[in-house]
Amino acid sequence: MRILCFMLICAALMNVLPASAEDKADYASDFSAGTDGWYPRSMGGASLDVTEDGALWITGRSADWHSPGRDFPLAAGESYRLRVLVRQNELNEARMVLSVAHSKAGVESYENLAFASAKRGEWTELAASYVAGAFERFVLYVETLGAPKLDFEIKEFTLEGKTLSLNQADLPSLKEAYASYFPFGTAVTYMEAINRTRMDFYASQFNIFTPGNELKPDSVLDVPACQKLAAEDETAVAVHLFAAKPMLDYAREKGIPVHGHVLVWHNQTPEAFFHEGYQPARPLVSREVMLARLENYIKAVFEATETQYPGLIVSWDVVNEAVDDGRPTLRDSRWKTVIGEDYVERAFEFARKHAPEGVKLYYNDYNTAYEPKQTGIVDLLKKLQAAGTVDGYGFQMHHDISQPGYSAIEKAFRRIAALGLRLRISELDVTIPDQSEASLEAQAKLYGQVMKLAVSFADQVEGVQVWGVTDDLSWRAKQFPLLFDAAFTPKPAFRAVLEAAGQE
Ligand code: 9MR
Repeated sequence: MRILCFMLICAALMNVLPASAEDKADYASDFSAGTDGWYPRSMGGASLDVTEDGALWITGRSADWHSPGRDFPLAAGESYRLRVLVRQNELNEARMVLSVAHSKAGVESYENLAFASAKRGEWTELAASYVAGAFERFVLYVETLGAPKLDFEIKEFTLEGKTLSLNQADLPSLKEAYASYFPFGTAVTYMEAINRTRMDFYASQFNIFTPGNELKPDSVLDVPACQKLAAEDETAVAVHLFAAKPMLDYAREKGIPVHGHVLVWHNQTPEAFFHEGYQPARPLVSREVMLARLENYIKAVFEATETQYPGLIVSWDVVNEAVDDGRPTLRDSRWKTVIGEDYVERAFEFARKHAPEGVKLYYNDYNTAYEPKQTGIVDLLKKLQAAGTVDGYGFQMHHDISQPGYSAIEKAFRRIAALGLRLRISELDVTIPDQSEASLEAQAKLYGQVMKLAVSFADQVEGVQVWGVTDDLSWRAKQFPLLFDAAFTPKPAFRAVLEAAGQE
C-alpha cells in the first residue's frame, strides 16, 4: 500500500514540476466571501475589513506603505494590465499610488506603477501597464503619498495577463506522505501568517506550525506594562500575544496544532527583563528576583496561550541554545549571570509546574553534530531527565551541504535517541552556495537522508519542521535552504523528502 502511495505521489509530482504559465489567468477581486487573499502590509496595527458594499477598507495605518496587498504569481517578462478603484473620506484630496513590491533571493525592491489624486468621497481609478521583471515574488498594493494615517478603501481590482500557476491541487502533500509517521510542519512568521493565500498553501502541506519569531520573549514580554507593575512588585511579569495572533488564529481556525518557540533564550530577549524596574539603565536584579520573574514569565505565557487558544499549543521549547559552541558547558548569557548555572534546570521545573496537562517540554539546540557541544547537550539532557522535567530534545538541524556531513548527523541523532527522550527535528534547512543542478541535488540528498533517519526513529519522533517554506523568506535566503523556490515551485529537495517517506 505504501509503495502504491509512493508511486502515485511520484507520478503526481512529475505533473507539477515546474510551475507552468497558463494561457490567460485574469484576476478580478471579489470580496463577497472575505479579503480574497489580500492582507494588510504593515508591521502590525493595520487591518482590513470588507465593507457592506463589497469594498476592502484599510484602517490603523501609521506609514504610507501600510497598504492592502496581495501576492500575484506574475511571470517575468510578461506584460500586465492593472486597474483598481480607490476612495477616501477624510482629506480634500489624497495622493494614492498603485505599487509592486518584488523580491529576488530575499531582497525586496519596489516600483510605483500609477499615481492619482483621490478627491474626498469619489471613487478614483489607478491604472497601469506593467512588464514583470526577473523577480521571484510580486506583491501588488495600494499606498498613499504623504497621508500615512488615512483610512481608505479599494474595490474592483483587476489584473489581465498570464500568471504562473502552481497546480497545488495536484501537488503531493508532505503532511500526507508522513501521516503514518509523525506531523510534518514549518516555521511561520508574522508576514507569512497575514497572507491567507500563502497560509492556505501551507495548510495543504503541513500539519504543525511554529512561530518563527512571534512567541520569543522580545515579542511576548510587555516591557511597558512590566515597568508599571515593578513599582509595586519587582517580580511581576506582563505578557501579550499580539505578534503571534495571526498565526495562532489561523491555526485554530484550521485545527492545526502549534509547537511553542521559545520561553528562555539568550537571544531575542529584552535587556530590560534582567534589570531593576525593567529599566536597562538600572542595575541587574538579584538571583531571587530573576528566579521569580522566570517563573512568573513561564506561568504567564502558559496562562495567556491556554486562555486565548485552549489546547492549541501541544509542545514548547522551554530553553533554546543554552550550551556553548566551543565547550561542553553552558554559554555565557544574562540568564547565567543573573541566576547562575542552574537557570536551565529551574526553567524546566517551572515549566513542568505550570504547563497545561499533556504539553510536551523540549530542550532545543543547534550544532548537535559537533563536539564538544554534543557532550554538553547530552550532559544537560541527562540532568533534566533525572529531574523528570524534560520530555524531549529538539534538533534544530540548520545544515549546509558541505558540513557537518550526514554521518556526523546520524551519529549525534543515535546518541541522543539512546537517552530515550522524545525527539523533534525542529528547524530543518540545508544551505547551498548556488542554484546549480549539482547543488540542488546535493541539497536534496541531505534532506532525504535526514528524513529517512527520522522515519527510522518514527516511534520516538514527535515531529519534523522545516524552518520556512519558500527560499525568498528564509533567514538564510541567499543560500536557498528550503523545499520551495520563491514562486512555490517544489525543488528537488521536496521530491527527496517525499521519497524518504516511501521507505519501509
Ligand atoms: O528565523 C529567525 C529569524 O527570523 C531571526 O532573525 C533570528 C534572530 O535570532 O532567529 C531565527 O530563528 C532562530 C531560532 O529561533 C532558533 N534557532 C536558530 C534560528 C535561526 O537563526
